[in-house]
Amino acid sequence: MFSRAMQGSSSIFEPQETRATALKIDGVELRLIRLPLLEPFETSFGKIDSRLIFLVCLQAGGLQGWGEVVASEEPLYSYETVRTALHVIEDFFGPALLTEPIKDLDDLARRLSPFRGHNMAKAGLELAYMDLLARMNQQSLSALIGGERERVAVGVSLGIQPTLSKLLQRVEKYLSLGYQRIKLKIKPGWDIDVVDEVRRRHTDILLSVDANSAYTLEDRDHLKKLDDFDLLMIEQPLQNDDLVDHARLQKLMNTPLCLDESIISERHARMALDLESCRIINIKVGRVGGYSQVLGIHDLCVSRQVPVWCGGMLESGIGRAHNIALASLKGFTLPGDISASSRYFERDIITPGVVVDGDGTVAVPGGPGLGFEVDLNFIERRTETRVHISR
Ligand code: OSB
Ligand code: MG
Repeated sequence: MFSRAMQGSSSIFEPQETRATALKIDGVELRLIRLPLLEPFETSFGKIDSRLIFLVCLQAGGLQGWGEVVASEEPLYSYETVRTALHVIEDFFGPALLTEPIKDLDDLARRLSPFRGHNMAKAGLELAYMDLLARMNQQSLSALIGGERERVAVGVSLGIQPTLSKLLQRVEKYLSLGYQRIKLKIKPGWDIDVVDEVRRRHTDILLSVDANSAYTLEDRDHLKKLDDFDLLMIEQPLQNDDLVDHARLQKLMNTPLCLDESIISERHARMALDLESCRIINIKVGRVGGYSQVLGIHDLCVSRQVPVWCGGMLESGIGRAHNIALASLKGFTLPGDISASSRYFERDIITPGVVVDGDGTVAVPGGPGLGFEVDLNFIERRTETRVHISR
């Protein structure tokens, strides 16, 4: 499937020639850097006020490719953590990349496939590899994966706030900045009344909610009340491994359910659609293990006319730039959780940072690879842990 996606090329070189060459990786560099968040982010899992960012840099032929492992410090959204990812990459995945040259993305995915799980760690390597490949081909990452958009539509994900009035202020603020869709984090005790207040004030906006697995099917009557607010979708109301109960809930509700945590592979996407567990899918490249899976999920959803959108994990600019490239694929018809860098960080690790224009879109860069300058000096100063893997 990947070779099909790669046909639309804007390379100034002879594409076949560069691509036929297997990539010999000289080294894998892992870094942990801490970036404070401008304001705390609270979900049904808890609250964080800084982000320990895990960067992966692959080195080959004098070029570098950058990726990000989106795992959190605690195993809440997923069982993976920054430290489990560091462990599996250092001890297993990194060495597997160095044994012999990498032929293509499928070859890379095949080398990692014997290892069970740890999708975010695998994705960090696939992301870095694809940035590197795009740079070698002198093409943008978007062009490399077959992206078709020059701009992508974005929405904002608003964490649980200390008070309703604070939330209402936030909603106003991001609408005035142009964001095309507002997503509210909900949990028991911060749901129906909150959504009611927001909808009452903003009758026409695209509005959705994300429960991050905070409910069970026992809550069906309560969740059913959300049907009154003309929501674009309800994201991940039930448990991460419960496709069957999601299908039961979807049958009872008019509002489309969207799955996030539940979709950890192309296989899971297929099962969810076959079971009718959801009508929309949130695609996060980290959650599914990288580009090798994400492109298949995208194509599957396009073929079944299921809308997809790009989720976020409070990424630094490097992960954010990958998300922008991903969202340029044609199936991404709904606004993604791709906020401006300035929404989360005082200073991002790419220059210039990601900018959301007044019409609620972000430009897809046309330069090689990620299309942003990686601020190595700033990264260096912020590095708390550094691991180098070489042959
Ligand atoms: O469920 O989509 C989620 C952030 C961390 C973990 C999970 C989620 C989120 C978000 C934030 O909603 C989206 C963003 O990066 O802006
Ligand atoms: Mg979510």
